[in-house]
Amino acid sequence: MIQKVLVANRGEIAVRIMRSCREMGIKTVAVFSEADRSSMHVQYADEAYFIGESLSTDSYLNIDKIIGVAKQSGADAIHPGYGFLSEKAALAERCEAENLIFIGPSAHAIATMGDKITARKTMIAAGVPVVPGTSDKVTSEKDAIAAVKEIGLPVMIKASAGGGGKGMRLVRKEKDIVSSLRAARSEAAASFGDDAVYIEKYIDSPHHIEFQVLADKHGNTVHLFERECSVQRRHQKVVEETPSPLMTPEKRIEMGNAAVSAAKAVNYSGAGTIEFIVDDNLNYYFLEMNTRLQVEHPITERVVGIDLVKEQINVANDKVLSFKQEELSQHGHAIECRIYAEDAENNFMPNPGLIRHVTEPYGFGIRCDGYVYEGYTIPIYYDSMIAKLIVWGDNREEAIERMKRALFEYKITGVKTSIRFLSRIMDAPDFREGKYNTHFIEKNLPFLLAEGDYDGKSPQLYEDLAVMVAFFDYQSRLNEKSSKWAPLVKSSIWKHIGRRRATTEM
Ligand code: MV4
Repeated sequence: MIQKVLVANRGEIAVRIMRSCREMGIKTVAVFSEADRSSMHVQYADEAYFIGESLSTDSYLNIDKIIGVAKQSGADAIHPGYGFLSEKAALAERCEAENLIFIGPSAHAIATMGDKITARKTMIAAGVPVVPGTSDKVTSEKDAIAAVKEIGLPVMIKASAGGGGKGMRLVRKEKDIVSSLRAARSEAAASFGDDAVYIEKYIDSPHHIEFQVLADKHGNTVHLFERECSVQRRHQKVVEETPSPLMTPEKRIEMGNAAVSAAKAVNYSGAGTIEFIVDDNLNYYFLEMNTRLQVEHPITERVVGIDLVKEQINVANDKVLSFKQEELSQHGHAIECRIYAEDAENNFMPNPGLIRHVTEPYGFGIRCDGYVYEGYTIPIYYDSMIAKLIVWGDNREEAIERMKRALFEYKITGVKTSIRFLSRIMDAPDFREGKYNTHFIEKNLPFLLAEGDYDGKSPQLYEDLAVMVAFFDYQSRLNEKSSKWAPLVKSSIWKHIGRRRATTEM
């Protein structure tokens, strides 16, 4: 039985994993880079080890360092979270060689699904619908032209080692086939060290709907229903919800069964996600499998009532799943908004920096998974997602109103965030009506960037309060006998606030 878990990650997901460990009586080990010395996951863990410079290649992506800390700390398992090493078969393999438990699927499942051509072949053999396309890689211009003739324009040329939108080329005209093939292959070679590409029919304006699966090591596989993830921008998800407004009870059963077949085809164990693209007529096609815990897993947890991290740990402990498919159901509606430190009005530019004030929303039906705090500086080196706001409602309408209420209460100052933009998404008629696909954000951008009824003025109050608290804390420290602090300036707090107000545009 696992007694100590090394969490090979940072940010909100590292904290979220450690929370489940704490409830299970499992000790936690954090690893951190130079930029993360004062990060929340370091403070939350029972032990923390420095693993290198801020660039993730020097720290969070270095398998040798992470294995070294696991050995040194006496951890018996490694949880990779999402991103970083989570879908590297090499880590799963290395854990096995070092007698450590990898909290995730087998190296074989990761590798099979990581190679998109192999994944497609495996799905076809398992009877899971895939997008019409080539079954093997396409190298020659002649083969590409022949394949497009058979599939029909438009098509997408995709890198076999790609995924998540990397290394794709859309081809609409016959004359562009050869140049796009060349571009896709060289981009794939440069990005992944593998120039294998395949060709698929282009599905216009699709929905992105994914199914959560969970499997133990004794042949039991279930799905935990779907998540609608079509609200995305440049392959980065922004809002997710479950159930999907597009889904019907019949299609849910059909796609859920397909997802279970997909997982079984690679002898999957642990938590995984089957991504489908779905057209308006509810035709669905396997796109890829994510062999990890996903960012948006909490909406499934809320509606199905299962802690997915605990289940991952139970599976890693060789336990049998404690529920059957027939015992699972969806209860109410959940929505997640990803809070990014970015400037929506400035082409969504990342906006790292010092957090001056945070007020998180509380109350019925609210979950806020974050990691930033007052005085924390968001590093420039990693993803700009700083928190996830998850709400539950008895139905979709209530969930949307609750999300609006929670976003209204959420105050972060010091850095620009996507909170106001998210509130506008909740107001957008296409979203309200549940009539949206992957083009939602680009289609609604003027509306989403326009002023709404979101109260963007009150953060100034919170920031003023934060500055006052910091000032009085500083003053009381000065008065302590043992204080090594020396007064830098003699000044009035009111002057500070007045000065900032004159220069800070909220
Ligand atoms: C597609 C597609 C249309 N047709 N494949 C984007 C991410 C990667 N996982 C695959 N992606 C797509 N593949 C075919 N044959 C459209 C997309 C796509 C997309 C998919 C899911 C979610 C958002 C998307 C945004 C743009 C394009």
